[in-house]
Amino acid sequence: MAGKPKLHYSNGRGRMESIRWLLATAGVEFEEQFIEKKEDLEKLRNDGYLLFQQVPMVEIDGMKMVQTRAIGSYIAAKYNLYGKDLKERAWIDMYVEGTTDLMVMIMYHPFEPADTKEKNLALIIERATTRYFPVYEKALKDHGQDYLVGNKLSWADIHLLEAILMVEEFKPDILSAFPLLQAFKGRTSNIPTIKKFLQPGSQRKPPTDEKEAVATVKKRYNI
Ligand SMILES: N[C@@H](CCC(=O)N[C@@H](CS)C(=O)NCC(=O)O)C(=O)O
Repeated sequence: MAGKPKLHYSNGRGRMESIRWLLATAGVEFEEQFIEKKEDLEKLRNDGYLLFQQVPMVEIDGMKMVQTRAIGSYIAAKYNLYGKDLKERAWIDMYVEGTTDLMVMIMYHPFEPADTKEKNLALIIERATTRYFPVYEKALKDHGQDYLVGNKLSWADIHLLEAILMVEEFKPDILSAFPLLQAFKGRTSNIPTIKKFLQPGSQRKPPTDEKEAVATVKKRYNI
């Protein structure tokens, strides 16, 4: 039997957090090898483990997978979180990519210069409430089902819950105008594997501390 997937990344959210969410939701145990200093990344590169010299990298099923999107697709397909046919998969992809665009804005927020930080935060809130969350509220309303695609939990739902919780860290009442998303959040947070992942002590990472994030990146890339 194949061993546990091994995740190579820093001990923070970044691009790996959604992979942690997927594995945890699928009930898959995983190991983590944290990249703490420049030499750790160099070693992976020198060993020829990083196809494009970048992380995230996940050792899974005998592969050393890179590219967040490819890793996510593989795990979603493997654990039946990727729809039942091509059309459902297409919808899941559209939702995941949309949500990722919002998450990327949040991921870069700690690195925003002080003088534009407030404006950037306002833009994140604005995009969440006027561009992304209305799409999901409408989807749930239109089909009246519990999950975004195919009446079954998928990668799109897991990704959306992660994004909702991220935006709530900035604005706790962000869902006030989205009743169906509030119910969705309650429902999905109570899926046993997700509930467990949301408990303290899980492999879920805390919000990015701004000073720490900048220092970590500087140390890792020697800049
Ligand atoms: N498209 C890649 C981008 C990966 C990426 O930019 N990784 C960063 C860390 S978050 C990295 O390894 N940077 C070092 C480099 O590019 O040399 C993905 O989605 O996985």
